Amino acid sequence: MIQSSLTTLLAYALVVSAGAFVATPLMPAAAADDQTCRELDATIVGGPGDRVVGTPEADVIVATNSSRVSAGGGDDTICYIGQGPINEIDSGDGDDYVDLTQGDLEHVSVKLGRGADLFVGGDSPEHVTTGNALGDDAVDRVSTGAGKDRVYSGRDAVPTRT
Ligand SMILES: [Ca+2]
Ligand SMILES: [Ca+2]
Repeated sequence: MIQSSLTTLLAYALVVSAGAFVATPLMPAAAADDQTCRELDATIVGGPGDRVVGTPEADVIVATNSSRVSAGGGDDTICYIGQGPINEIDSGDGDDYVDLTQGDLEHVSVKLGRGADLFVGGDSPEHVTTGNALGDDAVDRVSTGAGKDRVYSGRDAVPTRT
């Protein structure tokens, strides 16, 4: 699965670098289909109030003020932008990346599911469940940033930090 993820990332990197040299002077800078997450072109774009549901494969999701994000399986990349409404992001199985650095939420629960996941939080109060409670031995990396955050490792001898 790790090899598959690397191949996918390399493929996206090639697309991004190829597109960087295409001049589009007549296009607005922030066209909806130009949205990116971690410099990857979005495959799914969620708008205000949308319930965003990913595919079983690797998705690149950019959700702006959406009401729900459930990425499904695959190694997903998720960026959430704005103030909600949303109270749960579920990245599902796979080695996922969840970025909330552009979110400004009153509260959000994040479930990373199985896989070697990476979470980067922002100023929102974030409650992150890494997925170890589900029998997941993969190492997750969690950085919650500012705000009153909680991280649930779900495993004995692994601190649950507030
Ligand atoms: Ca997916
Ligand atoms: Ca996962």
